[in-house]
Amino acid sequence: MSTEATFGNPQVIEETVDILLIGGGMAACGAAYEIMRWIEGTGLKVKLVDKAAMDRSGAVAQGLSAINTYLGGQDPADYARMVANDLMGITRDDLAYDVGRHVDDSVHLFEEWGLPIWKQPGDEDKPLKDGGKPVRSGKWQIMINGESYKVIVAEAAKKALGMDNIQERVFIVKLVNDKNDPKRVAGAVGFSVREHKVYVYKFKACLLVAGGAVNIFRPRSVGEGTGRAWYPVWNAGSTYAMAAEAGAELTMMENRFVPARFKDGYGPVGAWFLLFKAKAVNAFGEVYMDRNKEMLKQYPPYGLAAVPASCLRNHLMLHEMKEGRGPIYMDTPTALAKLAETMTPKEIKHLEAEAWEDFLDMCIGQAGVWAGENIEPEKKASELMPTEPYLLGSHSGCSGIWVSGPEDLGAPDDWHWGYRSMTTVKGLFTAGDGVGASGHKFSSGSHAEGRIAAKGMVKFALDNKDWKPELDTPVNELVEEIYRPVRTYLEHKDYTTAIDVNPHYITPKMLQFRLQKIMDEYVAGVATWYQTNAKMLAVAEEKLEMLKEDALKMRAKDLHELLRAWENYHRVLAAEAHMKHIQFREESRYPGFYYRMDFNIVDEKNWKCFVNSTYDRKAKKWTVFKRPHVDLVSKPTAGH
Ligand code: SFD
Ligand code: AMP
Repeated sequence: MSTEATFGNPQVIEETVDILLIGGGMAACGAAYEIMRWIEGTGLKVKLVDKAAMDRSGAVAQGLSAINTYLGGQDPADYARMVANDLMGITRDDLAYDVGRHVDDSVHLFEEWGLPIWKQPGDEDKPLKDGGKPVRSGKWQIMINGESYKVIVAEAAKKALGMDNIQERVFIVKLVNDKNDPKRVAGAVGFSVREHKVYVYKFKACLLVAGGAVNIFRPRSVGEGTGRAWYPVWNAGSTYAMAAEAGAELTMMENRFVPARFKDGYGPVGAWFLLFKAKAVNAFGEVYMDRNKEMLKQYPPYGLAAVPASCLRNHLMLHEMKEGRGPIYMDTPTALAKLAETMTPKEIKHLEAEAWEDFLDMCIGQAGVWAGENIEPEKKASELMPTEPYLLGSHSGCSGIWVSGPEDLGAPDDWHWGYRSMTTVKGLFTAGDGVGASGHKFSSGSHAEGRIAAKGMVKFALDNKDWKPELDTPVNELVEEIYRPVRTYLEHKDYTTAIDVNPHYITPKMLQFRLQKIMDEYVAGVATWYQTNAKMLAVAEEKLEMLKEDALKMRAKDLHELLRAWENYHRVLAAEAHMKHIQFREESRYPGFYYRMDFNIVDEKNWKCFVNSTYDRKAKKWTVFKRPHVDLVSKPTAGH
């Protein structure tokens, strides 16, 4: 019999390391760079595994045109206040403060590695770290020429770790707990998306940084645009799903980010609002943030914030649309004309080029929409639209995992347990989109948080130097489980003549459509203007239950579909967590992101608290509960 690896018969590769980094995005690159500084001379072995190629993987794949977190000498407490304000008062100030006090160092490294950062006239050749003044778009944001941002950051990570310690194009499917301690993680298992190989890793500690959750809600884009989304489509909730299955406590999974974006291309708005000082207007040219400003008085901090929270900005926009005053536009002509008032023709051309570059650097599709629809931004306004919801912990959202914080900031005792960035599962660490109850870290803060976690992991690995991981599940069972969609396909494919139509299996694509429809229609997607209630959630609960049953019958006709199948598995679990948390929180904490119409208020008395949960992977049951919120920085009025 041939032993050659084939589709149904993958080669199994087992490897033992001390620390595994899962993901190759901003947080992973930060960890990879930092960890080498701490393990020198310790003999610890580190490996990084990414489902894609690090140069262009994750949220920064297309590049970015701003670094949204650079303090540049500002007080980290002010930054933590801004984060709390933007997320309606419920964040872990200890985590935000810690990112705030470390983030600038990552930005200085980016510049050292070659990332072009815009400077004030006269400071062009002066690095930030030597006092060079950046061009700030906002209080916390600085402008960059960032098309190659990810390539630059990945290069430094690769150089630090060495390519021998990096495995690209391997999708991690699940974490494996320790045989002798179910509250501890001992391994991870995944498969190559290019070759017939399954990888089984054993380790003392791992950093799970596989980004946020995209495509769990039906996207606004349809037909030929399907697959277009704002956040990276290849981040499928793996972080939340795998952590939950391993027993980690999740936090604030009810939160979501619904960004207001340029319609159809999902182009970011930050540079337009902050750098170009553009205004968003309703169909009649009225600035709805002014027209509806009284509405802010109903919500904490009761109209007092220097900049209203992102969800409240959406809330005011949605009000216009629902009242029949849509479409909403970004008034680009007025903004550019105003800026041009004091400029030479050459400077005006440069300004227009910058407007295009903002998209070309990070969201090429939007430049395509402009070209395709004959939009010259200096002449014609562009439509804005709130998108479908995303789950993330690093941008303007705070869903994620409950982690151990810094010890020195006076946080409650149960907010830290010895190893910074460790989850409630021993040996399992996270950063970036994985860390819940914080937010507004963005690319730079995620990198910094990866570095912070690296240090914590090294400490953990050294403290456990003689400990040997033992998997709680035999390797052959893990391999069989991962390849189940392949087996299902091979067993039943000849039953019908059309391979997509078969009573024995469901294609990953169809399962994804079903998930997106359930979430869209019952869990406050765009179909219902982001509204839901207990009854609708009960329907969603039942349908998700059935979807989970059917998910076991997903087929994989090739490695690409095997990837799609397991991404969906992660999406379903992340979606379920989101639904359970919304069900539990009986208020509407994030108006503009979602509304519980049966509790359509912000209830400070009963719900100014974290909502956390755990998942029992054997019983397939969630337990959702409150944890008290403690304000460490008070004064909720700091601006962006
Ligand atoms: O304009 C597996 N972000 C912005 N940050 C900024 O600083 N400035 C901006 O301008 C930003 N904007 C923006 C941003 C993102 C996007 C998509 C757009 C615009 C269009 C946010 C940051 O990019 C974001 O905060 C960080 O990148 C988050 O870092 P991290 O490490 O948490 O996630 P990642 O970089 O996406 O990396 C995830 C990695 O995991 C891999 N992966 N690997 C193995 N197994 C699995 N199962 C895996 N699942 C995923 C991925 O391949 C990837 O390597 S703006 O909107 O404000
Ligand atoms: P975005 O392009 O929406 O992802 O935003 C990029 C950055 O600008 C983030 O730090 C946002 O919080 C900030 N931002 C976006 N829109 C506004 C606005 N209208 N007012 C203040 N800050 C904003």
